[in-house]
Amino acid sequence: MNAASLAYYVSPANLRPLAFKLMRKAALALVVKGLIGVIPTACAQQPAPQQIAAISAPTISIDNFAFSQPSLTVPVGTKVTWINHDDMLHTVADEGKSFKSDPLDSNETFSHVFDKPGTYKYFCSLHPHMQGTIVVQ
Ligand SMILES: [Cu+2]
Repeated sequence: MNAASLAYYVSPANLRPLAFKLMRKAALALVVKGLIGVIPTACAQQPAPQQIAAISAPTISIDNFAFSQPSLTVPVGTKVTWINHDDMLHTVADEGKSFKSDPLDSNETFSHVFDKPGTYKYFCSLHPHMQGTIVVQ
């Protein structure tokens, strides 16, 4: 910058537009910063996919001739999965016959989507004392 242009910028007549220019720049920077600051907040409000999966796909394990959650309440549309952790075969059979698994070997799973509200009592057809209830709301 030469002396002439320096004199131009610092002359009182030009100080006001220069200050205005600087303020506009600062304001723009603040707006951009504000927008960037809002983005992570908006994203943080979305539930993580893992949380959705945990809520909508409960798993009931079969351990020691028992269902791990004897009674479970879920919203309509929930997919419930059973997994057999015993060395014995077990089944998952609805009393109302709306679902029935094949005999499940160790670590095999069976899933059913509950798309109608109601109370579903189920049992193991090989060991009928093994019982559970799914309440669908
Ligand atoms: Cu059984």
